[in-house]
Amino acid sequence: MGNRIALVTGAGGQIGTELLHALRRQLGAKNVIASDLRPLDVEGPFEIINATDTQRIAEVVDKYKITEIYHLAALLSSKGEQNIDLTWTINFKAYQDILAMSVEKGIDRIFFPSTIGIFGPTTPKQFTPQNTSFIPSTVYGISKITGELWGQYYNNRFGLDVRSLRFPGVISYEVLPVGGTTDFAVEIFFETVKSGHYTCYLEKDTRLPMIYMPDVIKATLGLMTADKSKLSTSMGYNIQGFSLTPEEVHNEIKRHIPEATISYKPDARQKIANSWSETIDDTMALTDWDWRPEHDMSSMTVDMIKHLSL
Ligand code: VAH
Repeated sequence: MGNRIALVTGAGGQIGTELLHALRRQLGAKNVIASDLRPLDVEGPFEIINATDTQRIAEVVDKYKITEIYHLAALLSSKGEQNIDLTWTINFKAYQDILAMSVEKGIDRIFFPSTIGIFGPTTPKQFTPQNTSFIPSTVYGISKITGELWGQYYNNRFGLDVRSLRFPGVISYEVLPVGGTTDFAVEIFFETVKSGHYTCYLEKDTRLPMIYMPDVIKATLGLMTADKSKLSTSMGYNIQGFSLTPEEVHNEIKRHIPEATISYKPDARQKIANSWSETIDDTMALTDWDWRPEHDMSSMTVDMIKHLSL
């Protein structure tokens, strides 16, 4: 593959912010174009892009001779339920148009962030298989499984190299996630370090799959540089770092902040969480491109508290 020049949409988001830095370290800052709805406080090439404006994206592709696109712009599960048409437009329709434009422009590779939110009440909750029942309860989940299917179609019909990961809840300390159901796993650290207390919007025993941001970056770069002949799917790969409950992560934090306290006040997000998997089978990612997470709940907790206490 020749000179790689990447475009990142949603570069100001929780994953986008850190993926942008990682891609710039890998490809060189001038070869990674950041974009978002509004100006970002980042060095290097930047363009204002509304992800639904495909013509604008096509202009940027031509201007920088983009060879790969990371489409991170999206509304997450909880916020998505409050504006279902906008969620469909941004999460799926914009992606559908990017796929079509990418074939026209001869884009080499596309990254599509999917989610364990594509699973639903009919999906096995434990060790959820790569291929299973996908009947999500949220528009977010519907938009993302449709995106996976559309990406697979473009891969098979038009030879567009589409690659995708089913992210669990992402934990990080740089940028807070907004509008997700798994946000508690990030908020608990910020709130406990700041005030010593966290009020959790899920029941204490709600188990969900999670991944720490360094492993998000490792998985994304690992999949995007893998030998295409080794990849057995262009649907999203199941991946997981670890799984946890609010009570478990609170008790892990107490090992470092003994005075920490927590209370539970479940809200509408409990219903979404109850529809999702508890643990994920990511064997296919290990087999196809040697996926192995580096962080567990304990090492993630140490690193989060270290960075939030600076
Ligand atoms: C959400 N953080 O909570 C996202 C994620 C698996 C959950 O997709 O909506």
